[in-house]
Amino acid sequence: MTDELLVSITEDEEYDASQIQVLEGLEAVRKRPGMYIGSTSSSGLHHLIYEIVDNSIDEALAGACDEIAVSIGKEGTVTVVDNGRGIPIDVQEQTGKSALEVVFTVLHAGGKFGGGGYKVSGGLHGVGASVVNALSQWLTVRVYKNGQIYEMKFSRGDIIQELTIVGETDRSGTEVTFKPDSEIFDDCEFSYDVIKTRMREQAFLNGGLRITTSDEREGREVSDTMYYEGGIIEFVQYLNRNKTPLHDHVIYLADERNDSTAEVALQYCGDVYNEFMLSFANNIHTPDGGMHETGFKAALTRVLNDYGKKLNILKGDDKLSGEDCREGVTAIISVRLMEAQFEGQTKSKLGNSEMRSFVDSLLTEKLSTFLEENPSVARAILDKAVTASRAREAARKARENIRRKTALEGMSLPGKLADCNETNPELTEIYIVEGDSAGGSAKGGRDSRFQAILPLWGKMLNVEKARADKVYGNDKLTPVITALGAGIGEDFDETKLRYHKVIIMADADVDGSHIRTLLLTFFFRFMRPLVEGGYVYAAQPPLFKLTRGKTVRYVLDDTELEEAMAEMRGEDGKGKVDLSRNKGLGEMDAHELWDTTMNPETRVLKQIKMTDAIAADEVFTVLMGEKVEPRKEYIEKNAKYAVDLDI
Ligand code: TSJ
Repeated sequence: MTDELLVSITEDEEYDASQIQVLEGLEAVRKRPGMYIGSTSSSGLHHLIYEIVDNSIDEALAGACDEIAVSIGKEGTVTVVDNGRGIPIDVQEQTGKSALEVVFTVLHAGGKFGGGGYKVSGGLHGVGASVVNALSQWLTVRVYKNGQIYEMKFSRGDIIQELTIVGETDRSGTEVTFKPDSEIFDDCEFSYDVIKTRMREQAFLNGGLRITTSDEREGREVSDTMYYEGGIIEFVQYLNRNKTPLHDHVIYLADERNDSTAEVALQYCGDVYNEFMLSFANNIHTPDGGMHETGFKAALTRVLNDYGKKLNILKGDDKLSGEDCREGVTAIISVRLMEAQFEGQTKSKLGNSEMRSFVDSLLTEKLSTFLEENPSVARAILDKAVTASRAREAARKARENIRRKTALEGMSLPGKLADCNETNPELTEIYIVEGDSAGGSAKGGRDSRFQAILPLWGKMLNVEKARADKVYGNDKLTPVITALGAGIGEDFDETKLRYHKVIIMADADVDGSHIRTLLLTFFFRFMRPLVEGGYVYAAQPPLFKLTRGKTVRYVLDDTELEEAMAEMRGEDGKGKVDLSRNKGLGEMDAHELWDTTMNPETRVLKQIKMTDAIAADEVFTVLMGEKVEPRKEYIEKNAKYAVDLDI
């Protein structure tokens, strides 16, 4: 492989500076893989698949393919195959190479994670295929075209077999198989679930496209086919499957403008008090939103207010806020455009401002019409927003009260809180502990210089069901709110946070996991920046205690148990080791608790991440929503963890 810079000149050989593309060698990819695929961890590994699949999806968008299959092979390889036209194999005059070879050996400057932050879509360039090639121990591509099967092979980016005809065929399409390079990736184990979830999302975003995923690894053979005629309409139905929709039909709006398209699907749910919005640009998830989301929110608020005024549901100065208008909504926004600009640290925010006015006018024109034509649906949505507005007003008053009270009492901290001496929040931690006895041990065992303890006891409020106004007055949650000191809801102010590690410490059993889920739900719903900012952790108390004579060792879970037992037994394997299951935090003394769960030198903390908002929403909704059936189903399906949740 060469490291030189290649300069490709346009066909008519005119020296137009704007048309000269600077192309780097693939060696650069192997030197700094993170620059091209984000990281060399599991997320980077899976990224390889998405880079390849994107090319097949572009072919589908061109109307030339309607089936894609992604499979994990026996030896940890991945194969992606489509029924498109097949990558062109004829030799190009200017380069003396086939398009196929160029796709796999030439890197385009300004990849998704590189400098430019844009992605060429629908072109011949197969952005990303060369990156995958460079990071694969080997890669084989087969093109089915013109009645022939063409094949080319690579290893770590170098050609090891030139383009060869290897057989005849009556089908057309492209097939790529690759084995990720273990010299590059920390772990080359693919997760079928991760792939399936991503492919399902892509099948929803590209209605009419059939995507099949399969796992051929021994002992875990499985296959799923995903096909959604209705596209993002079915995506919304899927997300709302365990909720109670306020209106039967998903509202769907779509339009084209210049070279761009925008699609929006939304449905309100009566039993849900938060919003759930997913936005995409060129099929890429934009968790930080951007112009398309801004246009959606602004227009939704304006259209609902205008309609409310017109029908006299809103009187005088009554006004619905954006949040009121989005309470209980599930919405998908999907735009496609030529030169998408992705902004921000993680390139997950759409920057093209023309998308704001485009999506805004889509809603202004078509949502207004929809409301006019469907007055009963319109009425239900308006009523929900008005109720939300009243609840928010009540919550504001309750919050005012808390604020006034704390101002009078000089920011009194909860009585149960054992605070720490250090005042710099960057250095401090708060353990939120289930139960009074565990709270006692934690207070005894902690390092009071920087560790604070807040014991919680009794049943918590089910926050999913509760409206904001109830949360403010809740006697279990108020201590958490005041101890953290950063407020709640719209008032939440990260800079006022009194501890930068908020550690939930609950038993490793079902009740413990119940408390964790409840607290996490609360943080997720009412202090979301706390979760997003990575401030929330779960302590990991050990499950097992091994004793041999005077030696004691704690083991986190069963995966390490065998090994630890063997080590304790010693060389001869004859030592008698006593194994006991830790019953609960309350049964550890202060010393043990410090050693196993609180000492920063030895403890294991699990940082709570927002990575899968869909999954989080699902667990919360299923376990705590108002619909009983899905909850029962969920608990039955997960019978080994089942308890009477009584919520
Ligand atoms: F990029 C890649 F190599 F990784 C890759 C590309 C991997 C896979 C699984 C599929 C593809 C791919 C490329 N599928 N379909 C295409 N289509 C083209 O490259 C193609 C074919 C014909 C024409 C044409 O104008 O005739 C244009 C294009 C872009």
